[in-house]
Amino acid sequence: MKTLLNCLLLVLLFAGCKKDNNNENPDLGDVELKTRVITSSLANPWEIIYGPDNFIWVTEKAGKISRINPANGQVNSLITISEVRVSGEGGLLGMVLHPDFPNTPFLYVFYNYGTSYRGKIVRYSYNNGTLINPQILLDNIPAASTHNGSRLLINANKLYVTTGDAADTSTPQNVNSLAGKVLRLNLDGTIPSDNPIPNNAMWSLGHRNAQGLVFVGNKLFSSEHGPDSDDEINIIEKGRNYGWPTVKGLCNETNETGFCSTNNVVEPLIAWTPTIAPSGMTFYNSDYIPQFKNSLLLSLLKDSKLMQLKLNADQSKIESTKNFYVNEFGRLRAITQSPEGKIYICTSNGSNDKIIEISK
Ligand SMILES: [Ca+2]
Ligand SMILES: [Ca+2]
Repeated sequence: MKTLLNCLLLVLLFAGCKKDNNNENPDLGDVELKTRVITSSLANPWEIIYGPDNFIWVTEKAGKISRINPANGQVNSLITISEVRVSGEGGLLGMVLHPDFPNTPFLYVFYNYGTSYRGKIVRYSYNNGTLINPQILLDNIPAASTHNGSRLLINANKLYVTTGDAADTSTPQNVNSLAGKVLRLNLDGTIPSDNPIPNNAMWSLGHRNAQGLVFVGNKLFSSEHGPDSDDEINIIEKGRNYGWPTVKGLCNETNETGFCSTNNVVEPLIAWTPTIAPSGMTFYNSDYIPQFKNSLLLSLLKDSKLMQLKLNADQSKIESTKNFYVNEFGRLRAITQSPEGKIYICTSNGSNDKIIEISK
């Protein structure tokens, strides 16, 4: 009888716990989201950054950099870099502002150039509504009409840069090639003394074409395009190997496991087959949209939607995913957010491209 009572008590307790969990359902208390097109006159915008001046800074693949007023959509062109050469996926790609901007008025961009086709990282100075005094930080990065990366990010006064394999699968595993890597530089272009290999810009290797990069606390997350399978989200660690071209996604095929153990390959947190073409990514943790807290927000090209990747408490795993704006705006290339917590996404449809504000 006593055992029966204990069992009954346990059942009641369990039911109580279940009820509590249901009360914590993240869908309760969600705010309703609305969208607003800020501007619709762009051509292949590649990066958007909500700047400390409350303007949205944007690169367009053909070489133009602008500031856009999110309140009225007014576009203020800063420069068209004449050296930029568009070829397929290549052109003017990633951009980042100096963390102390505008006191230190530096803007960093990645673009492709030259008849032999290469990539370079250049630092401009913002002055009186234009960009002047370009300084080359790193050039001669292998490039091709596909797989050029390149997302830029600054954290703790280091510049991180994703590079694609430049359509050459011999590059990602070659530590002396700048292609197929996450690179790490000082903000003046010199190589940090604590990089994995002395005098080498490489931070991690074995990448195919990563186009999303964001810090969550001290963890560096990237999104990466797979081939005909296995798009990935990775946590990038110093000096580690991410497997490409031998390994696609997890170390789960007979031709992968040996390479994985020999090279201590890092497996992705999640992999998608069929592919979705993940590009720009931000970490959202604002109270403004509570249902997005502690999530990566990922803009998708092929799947033409915004994806929420909810992280676990210690931000080491993806707990769940949820889709938004499926096929509503077309291909989505990049994402940024304002200090208030509004989100901005840009399309990549090739003409009449838009920046869209997501607010409540
Ligand atoms: Ca990988
Ligand atoms: Ca695999």
